[in-house]
Amino acid sequence: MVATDGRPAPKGESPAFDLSTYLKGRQAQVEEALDLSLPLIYPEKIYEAMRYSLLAGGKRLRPILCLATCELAGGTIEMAMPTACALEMIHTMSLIHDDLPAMDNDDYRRGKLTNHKVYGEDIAILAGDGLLAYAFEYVADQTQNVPAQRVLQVITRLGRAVGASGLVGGQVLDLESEGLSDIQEETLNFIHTHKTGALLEACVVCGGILAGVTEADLGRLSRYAQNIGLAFQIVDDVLDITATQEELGKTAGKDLIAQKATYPSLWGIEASIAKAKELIEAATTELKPFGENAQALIAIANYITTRTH
Ligand code: GRG
Repeated sequence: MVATDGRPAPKGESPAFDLSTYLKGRQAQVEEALDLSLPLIYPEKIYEAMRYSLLAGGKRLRPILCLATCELAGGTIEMAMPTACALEMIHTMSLIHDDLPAMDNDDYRRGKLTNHKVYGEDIAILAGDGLLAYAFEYVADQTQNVPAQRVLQVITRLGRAVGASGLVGGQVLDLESEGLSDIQEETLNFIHTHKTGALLEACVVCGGILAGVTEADLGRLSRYAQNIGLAFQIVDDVLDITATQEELGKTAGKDLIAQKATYPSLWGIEASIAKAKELIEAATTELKPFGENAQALIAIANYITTRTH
């Protein structure tokens, strides 16, 4: 049983799960761990640029998913924190590169100027590269009290999620699809299951691997994550139309301006929201065998369709 702030509840007590309190507690732990993970050393310029984006806020959904899954499966926060930080480093580097003029060309991210707007394109590219390399070093070097075989599996999963079979592959298809008016649902699904879904899946799967779950449970966790990943992207597309720049912390309405194929452009807003809810239902069904231990992951899944940023 997990209490509202994520700590074990006293024996016999079963408090209602409060996601907002849980997220705040976990976000604070992740912020502290990220700050400690990357000291400002020589040459300061690159570390400053890496820290600028890594510590710029954000929901910290990826590390929290990793920590929550590790706990669900009987592991501890300490076992999963280095991987959780690495996942945020990878996510952050993908945002830095995505915002570059050669890609999405964005001026704002997480409510602040984008990395290249502050440090220039050359340093922004290098800051992304630095974070990517450091993520792998950090998992290998900092993970404690976990059998080495599991750490190796985590590193394999991270590499798979980031490379051409994951984020990079999804981004390439996204770039190739720009300006095309006849994008099929299949292509859109490929883009998003790779560009967004692969890393979200890695968060959950790596949390499970660190705790030593069975293959069958890993399958359940993986299907949960694939479903929330797609739902997350559908909601992202809807928010691009319905939310303000202040709510998003980045330029709103960019997909419409770029005439980008999105789920709302294929299905309309109502049907997109209905599809996201269906996916969340399927995701939470996968967690039934975990009983009460799954309450954090279930609450996070439900939050995905109700979020406003
Ligand atoms: C990974 C080597 C490597 C290169 C990067 C640019 C690129 C290749 C991939 C693009 C990946 C990308 C930007 C996907 C979009 C993911 C997404 C929905 C981001 C928004 O995530 P939130 O809402 O943001 O969790 P916060 O700021 O809360 O963390």
